[in-house]
Amino acid sequence: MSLNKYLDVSPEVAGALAAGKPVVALESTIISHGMPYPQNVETALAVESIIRENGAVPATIAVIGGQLKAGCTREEIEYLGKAGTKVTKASRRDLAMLCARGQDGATTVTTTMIIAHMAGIKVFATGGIGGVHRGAETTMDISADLEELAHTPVMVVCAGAKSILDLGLTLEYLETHGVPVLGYGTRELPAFYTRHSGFSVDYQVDSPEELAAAFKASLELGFQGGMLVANPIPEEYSMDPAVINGAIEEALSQAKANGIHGKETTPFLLAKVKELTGGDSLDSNIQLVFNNARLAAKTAACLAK
Ligand code: PSU
Ligand code: MN
Repeated sequence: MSLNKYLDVSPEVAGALAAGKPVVALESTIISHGMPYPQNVETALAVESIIRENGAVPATIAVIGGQLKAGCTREEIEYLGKAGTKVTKASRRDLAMLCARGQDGATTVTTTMIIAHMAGIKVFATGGIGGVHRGAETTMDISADLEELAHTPVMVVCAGAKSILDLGLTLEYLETHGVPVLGYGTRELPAFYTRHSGFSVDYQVDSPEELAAAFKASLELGFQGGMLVANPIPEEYSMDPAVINGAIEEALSQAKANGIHGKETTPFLLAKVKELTGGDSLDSNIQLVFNNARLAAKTAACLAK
């Protein structure tokens, strides 16, 4: 555990870590930028409850007033949800500036991994990760999430990645950078809203015990990188591929027409897809996060044994 003056671990999370109890990190970009208020706050609090019910302590991560919080209070979660996109989406390059200026930031997968690792948290649950964007061969738009997975030893449980990305290139990039991709109960990469993408992952893993054993081995080998667990959305909440893929194509063409680039690309595409598919996609999104939280909590419990 590396401690620094910017890191603020909540008393509950610090106590759990000191006692060797399981802790699961949660990101805050999903709260401020990923869902509308009040569903974002309701979901964030429900995810914390699910983690508790499955035997672990939740640590929602964010930057508040230049402090790297590992374990937000209910009030902080409400603040992040109400403030929404007014809170900076914070990737690795933003952390030093936010700390220096005493500002707030909603943490992406990248910065949630960084802060989780600083605090000594090994498992992190989210919805979807960033990846290699379609057209990256000319735009070079590749999420910093992939780089962080290559360098920071945290296990990230997600529901795959949305096909707003080039999923094939995303897997190639992860392969090059030595990031193991483990399908939970499947050899196929799930595509967030749907269980199928047509792309294969490295390994199928069928229990939290096996996930914990894999991550433990990685740590024992002295590897600095993380692991990506791709947990398919439960069948009953998965969306019609034709509906979701149509919305994704439309969102991509609107992003192109509007000249969207840089850190705005992912939030723009996600918001458009949501707008085009209405409440259905929000409901699926919430359910898959719950599903990932359950698996992450059970895995963290096995790791703590
Ligand atoms: N993909 C999703 N939902 C999300 C994100 C990505 O399906 O909420 C968020 C996560 O916080 C992720 C970030 O870490 O977007 C990636 O942004 P970028 O592509 O700009 O790296
Ligand atoms: Mn990008």
